[in-house]
Amino acid sequence: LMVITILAACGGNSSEGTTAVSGPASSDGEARTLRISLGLNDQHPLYKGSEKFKEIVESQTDSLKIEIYHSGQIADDRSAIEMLQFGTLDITIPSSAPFVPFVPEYGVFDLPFTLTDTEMVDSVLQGEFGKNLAAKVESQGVVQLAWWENGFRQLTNNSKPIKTLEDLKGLKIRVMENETHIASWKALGANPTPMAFTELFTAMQQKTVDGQENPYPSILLEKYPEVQKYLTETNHVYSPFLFLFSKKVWDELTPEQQEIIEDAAIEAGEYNRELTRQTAEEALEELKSQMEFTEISDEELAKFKEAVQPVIDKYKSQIGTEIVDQYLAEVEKYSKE
Ligand code: TF8
Repeated sequence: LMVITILAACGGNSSEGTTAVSGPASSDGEARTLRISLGLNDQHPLYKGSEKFKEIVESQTDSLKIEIYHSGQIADDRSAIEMLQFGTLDITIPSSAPFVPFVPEYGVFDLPFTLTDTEMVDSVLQGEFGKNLAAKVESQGVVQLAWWENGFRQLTNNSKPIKTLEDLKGLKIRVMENETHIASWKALGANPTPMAFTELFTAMQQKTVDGQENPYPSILLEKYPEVQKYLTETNHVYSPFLFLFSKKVWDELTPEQQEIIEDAAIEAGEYNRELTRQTAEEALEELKSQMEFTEISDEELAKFKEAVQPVIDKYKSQIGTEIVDQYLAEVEKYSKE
């Protein structure tokens, strides 16, 4: 069984044949193994949260075993979601952006400069809005059990300190495979290249891109200062992590198992969010000593916002006019003046 698991983990694209490690618990009481695929490494709060999830589930039942695979060993975000649909992978915790091709409504989070602080994030995501959104995904063959946190995205690059809109001109940056992100960076004057996260480090190393954007914990823990000199606090987008479960596998579990898993996903998610926020603060301090740090003045930020407004207007109908209006109303409601 171990050999099959390892082969399956290394299989990457060849997702067929991996079902041997899944399947309901056999009658002799052998536990069912659930595999989690993560895009980030084992230093990240995403991994620590997943360990917490494993700990909770395995302490509650002998019928389930959790295996965690990090650093995109199994797949990148998008391919992992597809494996969930086929039932060849059980769990993945991607950013919302690569999920948008599956469920367009999740595109609300890609609208730049909307969610601005963690209190607002919790009010929107942990409340009715988050619940209603998560209820939309089952037709796509997945179940969303909780909202975890990737965080507020910041810009790094290896060519110059960024302080103004003008500085972004022609800057070649890797963005997630998501239309709104591509359009936003174009509107800001940069030259965005969509690419899977798993290819990013090499792209920076080989200088096929000048920069990228991700939250502070990833920038530090994925060792980007080795290949990037400049860090700019932009907070342009908040990326939630979605705790996704294969619907096919979910339907094979007992109600007791489902309850244990759902509760654990929520509880471990609380731990993940708390740890992510603490890590973001500490990471920023550390990054300031390793990179040249700049901020965007309020005056300049107003120009950034103005530049991306047409993107919000343009993608509104594609994401869903009604959900965008609901989302913006939520954002408005929790905005601090
Ligand atoms: C990105 C995302 C990723 C995460 C990770 C792969 O830039 O922020 O870091 O979704 O799970 O692609």
